[in-house]
Amino acid sequence: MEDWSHCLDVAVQIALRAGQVVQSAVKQEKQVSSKSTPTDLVTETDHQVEELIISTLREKYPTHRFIGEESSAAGVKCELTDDPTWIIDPIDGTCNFVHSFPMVAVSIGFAVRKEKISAPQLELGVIYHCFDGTLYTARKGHGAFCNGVRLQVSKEKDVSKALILTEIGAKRDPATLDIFLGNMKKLLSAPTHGVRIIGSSTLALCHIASGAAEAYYQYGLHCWDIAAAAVIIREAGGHVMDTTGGPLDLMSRRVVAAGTREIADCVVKQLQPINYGRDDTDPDDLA
Ligand code: 2AM
Ligand code: CA
Ligand code: CA
Ligand code: CA
Repeated sequence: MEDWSHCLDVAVQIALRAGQVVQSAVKQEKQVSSKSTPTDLVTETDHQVEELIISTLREKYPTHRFIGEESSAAGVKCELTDDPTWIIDPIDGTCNFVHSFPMVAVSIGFAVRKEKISAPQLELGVIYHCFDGTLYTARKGHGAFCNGVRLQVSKEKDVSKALILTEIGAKRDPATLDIFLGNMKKLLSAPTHGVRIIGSSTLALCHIASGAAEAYYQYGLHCWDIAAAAVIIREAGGHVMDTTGGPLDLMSRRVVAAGTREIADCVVKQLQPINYGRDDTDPDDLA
């Protein structure tokens, strides 16, 4: 089995550098524009940070492939192949960043595929909380850590004692909002302790890894929102899966994560799906 520990060290160094760029940009005036919808925001810092991360990694690993949110938005094909692939969200929580709301992260995941028929193997994940300097890291088979301290998910099995996290997607049409609110209503009246929205999918998922919340679900997010966090949660002893309860498909734009299988199953049972399509344009890519 190949040893990817050198990649983890490199990813940590780059995430810290990228985080510094984000931190100093928070205090500056921001150039904000929108992409697919008026609420789908992007800033020049998103582009700058993605360029920094990809160019630094490409110099180190010229044969590797890259998937990044802003490159994908600019038309670079979002595909996982047999080649080692870095999956990057330069700023997760762009809307928070625009408002200086302190939930913003840099996320760097790394996947390899050894055989065409196998699901992508997520090897490592690094998520850096740019506002408070918290660093989440994990490597497959070697545990998950927060600032070097081992992470452990919540062991709670009773959904009535669960704190649930989710996010609002970019689609805000009445039909989508009805399903979103219906899902929230079912989870609140399950009953659970509560539902929270923090505006950063990757940090919400890190809270599942640290045991600060019991479950997370979301429709509409992308592979760069899940890749790094999935390794961190699994290495902290948690579960990451499809919203149907089946295996996670990184490109499916939907996810459920939980500390225990029992809580995951309860959440899965409550959810009505919202269809966002897929991240990869060719569904056979993952066949
Ligand atoms: P971003 O800031 O990198 O775009 C807030 O909505 C959270 O959901 C953020 O983590 C955001 O990531 C992510 N997100 C981005 N696009 C989304 C979409 N279309 N649907 C759902 N969540 C999305
Ligand atoms: Ca975005
Ligand atoms: Ca994101
Ligand atoms: Ca982003």
